[in-house]
Amino acid sequence: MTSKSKKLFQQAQRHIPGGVNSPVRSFYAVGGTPLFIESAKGATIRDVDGNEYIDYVGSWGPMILGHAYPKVVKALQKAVTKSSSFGAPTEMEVKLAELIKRMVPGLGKVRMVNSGTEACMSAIRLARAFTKRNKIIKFEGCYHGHADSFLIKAGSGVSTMGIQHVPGVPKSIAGDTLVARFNDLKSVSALISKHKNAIAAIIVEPVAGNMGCIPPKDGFLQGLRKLCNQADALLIFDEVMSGFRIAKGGAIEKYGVMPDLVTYGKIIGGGLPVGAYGGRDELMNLIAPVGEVYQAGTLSGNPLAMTAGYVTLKELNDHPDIYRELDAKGSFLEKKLRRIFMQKKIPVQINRTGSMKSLHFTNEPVIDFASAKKGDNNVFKKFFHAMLKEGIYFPPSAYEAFFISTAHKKRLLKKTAEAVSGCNF
Ligand code: KE4
Repeated sequence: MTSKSKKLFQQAQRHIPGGVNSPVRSFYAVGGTPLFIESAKGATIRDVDGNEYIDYVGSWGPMILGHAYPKVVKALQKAVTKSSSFGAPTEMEVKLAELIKRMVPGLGKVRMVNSGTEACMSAIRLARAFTKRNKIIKFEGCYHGHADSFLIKAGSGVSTMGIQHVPGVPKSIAGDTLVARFNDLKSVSALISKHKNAIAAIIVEPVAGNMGCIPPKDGFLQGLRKLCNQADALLIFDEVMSGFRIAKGGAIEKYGVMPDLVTYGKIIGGGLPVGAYGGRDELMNLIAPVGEVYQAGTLSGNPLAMTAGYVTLKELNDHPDIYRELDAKGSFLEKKLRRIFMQKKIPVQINRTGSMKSLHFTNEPVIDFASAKKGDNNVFKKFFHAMLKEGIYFPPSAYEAFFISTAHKKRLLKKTAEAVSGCNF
């Protein structure tokens, strides 16, 4: 029974485009009414009708420690009594920047912003300023937020809605965004050869998470590093999703490839709005007020957001065994689901890196956007709603990754597998 969600959704659609403040929440790809959430605790989320679900969306990545993590709640309750914003530097933002640099060795400086979009947008501006070039290479199906330069063959909600060309993005800007195929170095070198000395940067999700979860093939990231060196272009890792998710040092640690710039979001805010970008001093010192590459934000480094981010990252940094546990949980659920789908004779690809994963209802390996598109969305729709009925809340799109948190105890993973096993879809 979701009558309150239905009523709220009707009301919301009168005041907010599509009744949501972000398209991916709209159940566009799966149909039905988006659940309006009342509260969440640990791995469980509760909607306004009192229904409870095991949550695999995790706010699209930030809630790696589970919802309402006690230490985060306590720290926020204390911080908010000192006001919620000053528009001035605070000690907490320095502590968070230092902690990020400890967890990701090699970063000279880090600038806080308010979203992953802002982080990626700023990183591209910086790359263009440093190289004095305009063109960027992105990958089909990768999503770097909604800045104009990225809305070309983008993943996440843009793919979910099947939008080919986002209206309002000037051709003059779209023309500077070149699109290659993920996991295909040849498609990258072809663009570099065609646009000699014109490429400012290659931006990549080192583990793609916006066409479902697609890990990099062996050598792919190392190949991008080499191609950037040869082309005097900057390599940007968009770790908004993979950062602090797949390892303490993210993809940089896991794959041993150092980009020139890296962007963060999601987990570094602990559920509050935070993005960040960082790199070596030679680049970051071009950012105002040291240099003239202007980037700013009223609420950048907001003390509440810094507090939630710092406490979250400190927990991860102080307990690095969390990543082994999360990987073991991811593997446990993956093996169970693989066996169940095989017994049901349902072709499925289960892609996973640590505790981020995705299901693709196709019998072909999913290694890029073209293969991700071959997933049967009708099966996904039925799966999604069958799971919802069983109290399991997956992301409402096959082009999204789903996440396991430290709060997903094994009994919840077993319950999830039993629900899948008992469903006909
Ligand atoms: P935000 O501006 O949404 O904080 O971050 C944009 C972004 C950048 N880079 C990557 C790799 C991302 O995954 C994202 C945002 N991810 C989507 C979900 N796949 C956010 C959910 C939404 O759009 O509502």
